[in-house]
Amino acid sequence: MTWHTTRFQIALNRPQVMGIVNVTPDSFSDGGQHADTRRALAHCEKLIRDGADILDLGGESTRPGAPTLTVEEEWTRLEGVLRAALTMGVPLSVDTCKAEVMRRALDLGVDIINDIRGLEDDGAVEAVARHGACGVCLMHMQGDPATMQLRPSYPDVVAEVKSYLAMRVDVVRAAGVAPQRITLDPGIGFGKTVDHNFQLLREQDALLTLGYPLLIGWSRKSSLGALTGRSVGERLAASLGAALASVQRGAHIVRVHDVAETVDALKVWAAAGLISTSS
Ligand code: 7PJ
Repeated sequence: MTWHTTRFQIALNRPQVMGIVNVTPDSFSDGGQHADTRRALAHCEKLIRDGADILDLGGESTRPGAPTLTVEEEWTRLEGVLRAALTMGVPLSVDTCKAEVMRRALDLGVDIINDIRGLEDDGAVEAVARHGACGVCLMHMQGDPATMQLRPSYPDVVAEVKSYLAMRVDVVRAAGVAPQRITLDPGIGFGKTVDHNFQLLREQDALLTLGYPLLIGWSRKSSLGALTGRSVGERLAASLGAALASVQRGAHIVRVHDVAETVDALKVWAAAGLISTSS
């Protein structure tokens, strides 16, 4: 199985590590956009040295209560980082919901659009379809970042996530996007209780039956805090456990903050003969 993206055909015969790069203002410094861009680029370089296969750059926080940005605000954060990171030799993903940001990022040459809203923004499907070659990750979310954790509820979370993703695949394919360009993500923590998230992990194989690669992000998420009683800065071990469990259950790409540690853990998993994503 390979994931076709703008510049790279990403082989999925071993788990791929997607490193998270937040391109958000540093609240401890007032060095301005230039300083934030430099900091983000230094982080890109570190994650590549640590063994990241893909970088995922996002300018807008999805935390409940975080302000929503205009296109211009989000683009101001992203543009300089994208231009420089495009020369680093690894596939670049942009974590955005906005069709106009997608268009601009694709015009620069980015490889992947990663959208927590499954390309539901007006024009988003068309932006990806018109490009002709970029990869796309379609993620499930119930509700909106501002309110999604108030009372998440499902008759059957796995069935609902699966049917939503199948529906978005249909929409995106009907617009002309080739299946090899698509990956799917259940959206851990996006409108889901702790139980919902772990049920999605236990029953991950149900999502694999859709026939697309799975990308999963457990890194440092609050369900791991709920399970372990640890604050966000203390969730490395739990994040590694979740990454290995999701790979064991067939995930192809893990989206993580702690790239070096995840790469090491996956090396041991592979040496133990436990890597299950050879198909
Ligand atoms: C995810 C994401 C995720 C995908 C974020 C965080 C919140 N994109 N963007 N999957 N999470 N595809 O990293 O904690 O789980 S932002």
